Amino acid sequence: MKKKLVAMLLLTAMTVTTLAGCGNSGSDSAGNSSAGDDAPAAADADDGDDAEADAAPVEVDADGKVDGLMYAEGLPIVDEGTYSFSIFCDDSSSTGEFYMMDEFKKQTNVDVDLQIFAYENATERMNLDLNSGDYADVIGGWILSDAMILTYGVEQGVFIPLEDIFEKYCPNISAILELPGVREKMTAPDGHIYTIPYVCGDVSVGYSPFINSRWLENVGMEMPTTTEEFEAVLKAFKEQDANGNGDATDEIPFSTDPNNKHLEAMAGYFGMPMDKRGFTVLDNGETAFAATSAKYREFLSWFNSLYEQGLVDQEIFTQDSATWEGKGNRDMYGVSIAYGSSEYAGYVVTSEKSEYDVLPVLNTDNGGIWLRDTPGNSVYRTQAVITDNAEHPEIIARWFDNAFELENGIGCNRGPVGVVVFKEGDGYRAIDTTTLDEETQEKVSWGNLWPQSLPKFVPIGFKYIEDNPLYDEKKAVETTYEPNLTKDVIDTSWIDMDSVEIYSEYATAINDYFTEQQALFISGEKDIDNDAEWQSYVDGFENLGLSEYLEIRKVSTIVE
Ligand SMILES: [Ca+2]
Repeated sequence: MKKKLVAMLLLTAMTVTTLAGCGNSGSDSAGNSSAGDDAPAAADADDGDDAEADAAPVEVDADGKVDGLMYAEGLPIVDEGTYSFSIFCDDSSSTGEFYMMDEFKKQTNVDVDLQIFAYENATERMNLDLNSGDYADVIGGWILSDAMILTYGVEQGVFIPLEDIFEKYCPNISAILELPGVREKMTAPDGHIYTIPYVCGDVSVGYSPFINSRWLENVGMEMPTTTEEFEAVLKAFKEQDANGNGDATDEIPFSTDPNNKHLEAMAGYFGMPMDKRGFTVLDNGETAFAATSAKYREFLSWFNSLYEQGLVDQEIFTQDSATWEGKGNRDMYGVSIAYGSSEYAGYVVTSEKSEYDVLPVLNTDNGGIWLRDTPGNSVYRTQAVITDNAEHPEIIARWFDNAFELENGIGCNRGPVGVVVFKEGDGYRAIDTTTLDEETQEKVSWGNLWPQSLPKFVPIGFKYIEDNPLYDEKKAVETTYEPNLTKDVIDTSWIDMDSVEIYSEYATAINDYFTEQQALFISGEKDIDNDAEWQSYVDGFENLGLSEYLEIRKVSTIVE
């Protein structure tokens, strides 16, 4: 049994990632403050580095085509039937059909062979493909990482540099690169840009716990504000028929999104808010390693006691997202960590608040604090690469560039212009989609617009005129959490070029170890209150090369 759990933990550790990003509530309302100019001047701001030689005019034939194939500008991009490319990405679509993909075919004449895999299987499949040499022209989604860009881009050249193509053919992407800080974040340590940028206004809190307020009412308790009160609520959920179905045994007080557990975030209740790699950000803005800190140990001890009391989903380390959603849909969860409560509770978001409430940061009178995930906008730099299997990567780049046109971005993000969104004066009005017939509603539902793990773009701070504003749960999270968030976010600078070769090994081994050991302590397979076991856990990091790893990441503090 023990062996089996460890094996499963190792498997799940490999797939942990962040599925947040740019909101899926449909109302792009992330409070953004820093983006001054929504429409920056295009690409000419690049002040004369040695890429200037590439600024030679694009050579076109009498038809305006490059290489007799691609129109250098405007639409369509190619003639019908002359070019196709493949995209591999993770997506949870059941149909594999996307409204805007069809639109882009009509606009560009480019055919796309879309290969989508559920997130749980996508990483394994991508690695198989990469090892076999038979990989798609574009790889994208939440399965990529900095380490992969370094390995397959910088080191091996499987992912190709794109900055010259952007400069020649992609005015929209070039403009995005000129937004404050974007080019810097997108540029790998060797000076090249390997990915299509995905830039958006973003929420300051990604994943957080949601609590069922009906359950709370059923057991006659108030919203908890301390870890003691929270524990008492979870106990009441377990002991009573909190969901009110007549069976007092089917309640699971606490669970979390299997792909994005974020349990260590709750170490913030004890004063040490952490990300899934064991990092924290200190009051002075410095990023530090906290996976061996006393406060994290205090959290593990507390959470292990919840687990031992049966207050935590006993499948928390082994279930897949379908199982999690299944239990949530059957009203079995009192509290779960999620990006949004509708993801597991399965209700349709309306203009009214659901029965799920934001669980506030606990112990705030005693140093309780939560990690700020973004400063209000995000630059995702690992969402889509073009591989060396692609013929004419410039056509692919232009295809994405066209997807970033304002009305196309709106189509991917909210719904097609002319169906869901209508131009009105200088703005765009978003209608109540329930006024559409059922078939159309389905077609233009968020998940069927565009593979949402791929880059898209609407100007940061863009607001729709709303006919029927939906309840904005993420905004409720922000309002509740803002007074108790860290001032800064964790540093995500690229590493230096001379560490590229060794970085991935350290990062993978240490991340996996952190995740796996956390599960062992929480599930009680290792005794968190035993000093020798704790010391052996701490030593384990050093054996995996923690010092070298932190040096590469330019982190100089290990919190005790
Ligand atoms: Ca029940």
